[in-house]
This record gives sequence, structure tokens and C-alpha cells, in this order.
Amino acid sequence: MSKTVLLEVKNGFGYLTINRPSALNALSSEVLKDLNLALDQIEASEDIRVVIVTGQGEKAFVAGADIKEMDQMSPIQAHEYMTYANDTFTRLSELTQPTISVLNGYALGGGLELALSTDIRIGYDKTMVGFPEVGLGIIPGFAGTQRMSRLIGTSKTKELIFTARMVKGQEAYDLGILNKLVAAEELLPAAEELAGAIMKNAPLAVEKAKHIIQVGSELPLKNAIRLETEAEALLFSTEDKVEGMRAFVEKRKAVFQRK
Ligand code: DAK
Repeated sequence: MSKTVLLEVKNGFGYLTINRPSALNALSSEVLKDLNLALDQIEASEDIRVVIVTGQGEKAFVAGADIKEMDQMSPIQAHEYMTYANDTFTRLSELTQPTISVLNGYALGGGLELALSTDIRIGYDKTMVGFPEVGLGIIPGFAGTQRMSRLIGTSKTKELIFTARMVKGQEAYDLGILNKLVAAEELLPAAEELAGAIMKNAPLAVEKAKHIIQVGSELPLKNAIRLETEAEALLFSTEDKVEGMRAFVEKRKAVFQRK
């Protein structure tokens, strides 16, 4: 594994760490390439049940796209970079496994967009989220205008993007950007606890739920409900469904096998 993105697999968790602390983990082309390689491994892995994304160091999750690199880009290169980054973030958002990001500091611009590509976000009082882009003469280019609007609504998103204001942990939580706000030392343990709670459940059911929530949110309600019904019927064909219901009847803990 390359050095700007680390992937460690332990106890069913895949720890994905953006590892470029000297630039506050800014997303250079190299980081994006390495992130793609890590996603290759996660997609191929049978051992990773939940992915936990974080940034190396004390200060930042990810402080955005690499401004020094962007400064040198022609419009064509910017287009290529943005397309590549968007494809990468889409891959992350479409992983079958649930994903949790731990916002251990600044999550700005592309860093916030990276976090928005995960399912759940955890932060603390010093977490700082924001979209500084308009102050640089650009707009959020890695789907922030869209993913943030879908998460917290268009009006609050407009305020955040138009003002480029940085929002601290408590406000980010109140806005609905963070799922959980915890003490600094609890950041990783809280993510692991959440991941552990997810892992107790039938993996195929969790994966299907993720897929239906994501795909369904893009569809008219009637079609989305139909999709849910089909997914549910399919789960009735799994061994884990039989095990889950039998365990309930027999008053014991279910043992799931992802089958
Ligand atoms: N890019 C490159 N280097 C960065 C960086 C970034 N985004 N953020 C920080 N660094 C580097 C700093 O340059 C510094 O490096 P040296 O100068 O020491 O070599 C080092 O990290 C430490 O940063 P600071 O010295 O600035 O640390 P402070 O504690 O004083 O300040 C800060 C922390 C997070 C407030 C500050 O670093 C900061 O404002 N950083 C920039 C935040 C930001 O504006 N992020 C970019 C958002 S824009 C598109 C592609 C992408 C996008 C849009 C379009 N296309 C291709 C079309 C999206 C863009 C964004 O993400």
C-alpha cells in the first residue's frame, strides 16, 4: 500500500487513513490515486465489514483539494482532476460496506466532500467544516453542492457555500452534518462502537439497506418503495434471514455468515 493513503484491516474494520499530515492531508492527485488503490482492496476484501475513514495527525481530517496543485492547472487539467476525484468519491459512496468518517479536525472543501461521501460522520468540538471555495474563485467541485443539499437542505447549504464560513463541531452537529459529537479522545472509540453495533447485524441486510436508501433517494417514492419490496423479498432467500428469525424464536444470539 502506498504511503499517502493507508489501509489497515483489523477485527472486520478497514481503517482508511489519508496520510499527508504535512499538508493537512490535502487531496493531491497522488492522494486520489492512492485512495483508488485502497478502494480496489476494500472492494476485493471479504474481511472488511465497516470502513472507518480518518486523517493522519492531530489537526485535520482533510483540508481540501490541494490548492498548490490546483493553482497550476489548466481548465482541461482541472476537468480531468475533478472527474477523477468525483469518480473516486462515488466509488467510496457506493462501497457495499457501511462507511464512517472520523472528522478529527479540519474537513474543508474537498475534505468535507470526502466526508459527505461516507454514510456517517463523527466529530468533536474542534472539528471544523466548511466550503472555502468561493473565496478561491471556484465552487465546491467534488459534489458538495449536491451531497450537502441532500443532507441538510438547499437553504442551509447555500448559506454555507455563499459565506465560506467555517462551522465548529456543535453547530455542524446541530445542522445535521455530524451524526455524533463526542469528546476528542472518544473519536475513534465512538466510530468503533458504532461499527461494532453495525457488525452485530446480518451483513447482507445492512448492505441492502444502504443500497436502497441511496438509490431510493434518487427515485420517485412509489418506485423506491417497489425497490425496497424487491430487496426485502430477496433477503428472504438468505440463510442469514432464516438464522436471524430462528435465533429470535429460540431466544439466542444469531450467528450471521453473510449468506
Ligand atoms: N492545499 C494544499 N496545502 C494545504 C492545504 C490545501 N488545501 N491546506 C493546508 N495546506 C498546507 C499549508 O500550505 C501548509 O503547508 P506549508 O506552507 O507549511 O508547506 C500546511 O498545510 C499547514 O497549513 P497552515 O500553516 O495553513 O495551517 P494553519 O493551522 O495555519 O491553518 C487551515 C489551517 C486549514 C485554516 C489553512 O491551512 C487553510 O485555510 N487551508 C486551506 C483550506 C482550503 O481552502 N481548502 C481548499 C478548499 S477548496 C476542482 C477541484 C477541487 C475543488 C473544486 C474544483 N476542480 C479541479 C475544478 C475543491 C476545492 C477545495 O477543496
